[in-house]
Parts: sequence; C-alpha cells; structure tokens
Amino acid sequence: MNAPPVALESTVITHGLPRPVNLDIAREMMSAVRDGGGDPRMIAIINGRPRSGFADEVLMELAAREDVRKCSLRDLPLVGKFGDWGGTTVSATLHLALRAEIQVFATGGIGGVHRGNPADVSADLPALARMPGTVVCAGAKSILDLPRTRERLETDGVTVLGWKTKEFPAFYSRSSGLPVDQQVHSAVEVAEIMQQRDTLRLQQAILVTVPCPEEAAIPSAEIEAELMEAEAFALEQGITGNELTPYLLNRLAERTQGRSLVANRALLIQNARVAAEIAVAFSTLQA
Ligand code: PSU
Ligand code: MN
Repeated sequence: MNAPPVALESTVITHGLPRPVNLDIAREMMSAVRDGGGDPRMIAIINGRPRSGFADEVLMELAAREDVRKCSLRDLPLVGKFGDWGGTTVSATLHLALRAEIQVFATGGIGGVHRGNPADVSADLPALARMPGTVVCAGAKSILDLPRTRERLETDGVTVLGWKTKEFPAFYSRSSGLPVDQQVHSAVEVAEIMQQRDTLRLQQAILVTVPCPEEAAIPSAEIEAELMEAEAFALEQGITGNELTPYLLNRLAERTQGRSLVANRALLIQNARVAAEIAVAFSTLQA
C-alpha cells in the first residue's frame, strides 16, 4: 500500500511559531508523519499557487520570508491574483486539502470565538461546519472563549472526538472542563467514524482532539494570568482581526520563557503522528 497523504497546516509555521525554530518544527512534523506511515504534504500558497507538498528549499523559504500572508478562505483569491506567498489557516488548509483529495490533516489548535470580542469568530468554525475532512488538533487555546467555541462546534454539527480523553483539550493544557462528544482509543476507531460520516453524506468535519503530551503541558491556572494580561493589552492597543491570534501567541511565548514553545512543539509532533495513523487506518478500510 502506498503511504496515504497527510496534510499539514502552514500558518502555524509562518505565523504561529518564531523563526528559525519554525523550520525545525515543520521538518519534525513531516518526519512524524512518515514515522506514522503517512506521506506529509504541507499545504501553502507559493507564488500565488496552492501547493500540497513541496521541496525542502521551498519550505526553507516559506519559513524564512517575512512577507508571507496569513490566508484564511477569504484570502485565497487574493494571493492567487497577486502572486503572493501564503500560510494557510485551518479553514484554507481544509479547503485545499479536500481539493487535493487529502482527507486528514494535522495542525496545532483551531481558531474559535475570541474572548474580548465574541463577534470575532474564526473562519475555521464555519469551514469545519461544511467541509468533510478530519482535523487533528490539540483543541483550542484558552486565548479563546472555549465554552462559546465548543457550543459553536455543536451547533454546526462538527463531531468532536477526544483521543484517549473525555475532555476537550485546551492546547497547552490537557483539560478545559468541557466535554468531547466521544472518547476514542485508536486510529481504527476514528477511521470507522469517518466512514460512517461519509456513508451518511454528512458534510461536516470530524475534529480529533489530542491532549498535549503530559511532560510538556502547562497547567491552565499558570497560563491563565498571562493570557488575561495579553488579551487586555491587545484590546488597549487595538490589535484585532487576523493579527490578534499571532500577537497573543508571541506574547505568551515571551511571558512563559519559552515553555509555551516546548508545549507547542510537542503537541504539533504528536498531532502529525496521530494524523498519519488515522490516514493509514482510513485508507486500509477503503481498500
Ligand atoms: N491557534 C494556534 N496556533 C495557530 C493558529 C491558531 O494555537 O497558529 C492559527 C491557525 O492557522 C488557525 C488560525 O487556523 O490561527 C486562526 O486564526 P484566526 O483566529 O484569525 O481565524
Ligand atoms: Mn479573527
């Protein structure tokens, strides 16, 4: 059997992590996909063209350039028209992955409803509501309003699975106090759920939430104070729109002396590995 493709989201590399460690982490994610039996395909916009998988030199440039645009769905026609480079968010990656017939993708955290401003809802949520892919993530960061984000997933009919957990993980922290729809214990179980979704012709994504590895996780009480401060500062400075998430991530990395980066790296690698196992299980079922 050929190794099934596994898409990797690129905004986390271009905007979610500091240079130059972003390049190392991108490569580590690709290795983790290979270790899990998958074929890693990073999705990004190169010179205005959507690509799924590219040479290491291109990855190096993507990780190093300072003019890469953060691309949600609404940005895709623009980077195409103007020939720009783009890192794709969850919403844009989901669209491009499905278009390339890639069913499973790995990322860090999904976007959601922002705390300070509940009208700021990530394009990730409506995309998950109408694109039948499988997204492997560590939940969402508590820079977001997690209860509202969780409700919205339910309203939109997105099936939320917990990888060996009953709780929706909160990215750096393994717990949020919020439930998943179903705990799963293996990649085969996830693949069977994907198959049910497809048989029923449901158009929603399946979200597989994987808690950060224990040794790298940061307890929620510790991260909370830093987040409150960063949110307040962003509000005061008028940092909004698509700049808010990258801003909060950077500020947090500074304030936790790099511990948030350790957690981020560990969970990204783990998610890539789990995504590969799911892709393998799903392609075995389809065979
Ligand atoms: N959350 C993270 N790291 C990230 C992102 C979110 O912990 O890098 C990125 C993802 O690409 C996600 C996007 O799809 O931010 C959401 O941005 P916005 O809130 O502007 O929709
Ligand atoms: Mn937003």
